[in-house]
Amino acid sequence: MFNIILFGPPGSGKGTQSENLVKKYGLIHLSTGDLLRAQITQQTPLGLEAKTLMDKGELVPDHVVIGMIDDVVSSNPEAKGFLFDGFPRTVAQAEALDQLLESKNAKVDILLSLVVPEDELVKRLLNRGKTSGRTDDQNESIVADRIKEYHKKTTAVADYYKKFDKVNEIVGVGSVDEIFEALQKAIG
Ligand code: B4P
Repeated sequence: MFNIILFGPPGSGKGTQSENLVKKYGLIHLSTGDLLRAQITQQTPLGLEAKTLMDKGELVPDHVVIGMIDDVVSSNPEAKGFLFDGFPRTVAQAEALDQLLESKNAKVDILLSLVVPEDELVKRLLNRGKTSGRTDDQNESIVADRIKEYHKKTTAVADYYKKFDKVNEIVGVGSVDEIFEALQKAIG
């Protein structure tokens, strides 16, 4: 099994590059943002709770996202591997992921970290907000709160995986194709 974490702040291109990576490497795409938005669309109790937090730019509680990831990983025992997009976002999520994969005799093989300046992130997200219908992309102060939440809780995830020498930083500015090239080079 080959497992990739695609890491980076909101708007760094994780969703965009995930599509390319899963096609190229035959992985299952696991985006916690997409899974949560599906719960919101279905108006489940979990979705309603998540929407309140997501609309404020805050993270959803760890046990909720860890449970969702566990379900998908455990119900795909034959998978060639997974691409984790937007997960883990806290060190507790990273530890839970490591335990889950270890129980399947697997591990995180590489963390690809997209590096993009903050003004570019804000520009991309507000631009997407014009057409995506995503309420968390439509307001500059929510976008700023998401980036703050990233610095407060999520950057520590990269530090955690640095200890295991799994982190590769990739410049996330340029064309989608150029960035995809750089990601493939890092995977080797
Ligand atoms: P996500 O869905 O993960 O949203 P995101 O961080 O904005 O990333 P996304 O993948 O959508 O955007 P991308 O960078 O690809 O999370 C949303 C919310 O869900 C979080 O705020 C949180 O509340 C909750 N959540 C999700 N996971 C969680 C977890 N594990 N724990 C707790 N809570 C969780 O792209 C952005 C834009 O940039 C796009 O419009 C794209 O077209 C554009 N773009 C991409 N590449 C570009 C390039 N090279 N040049 C120019 N534009 C580019």
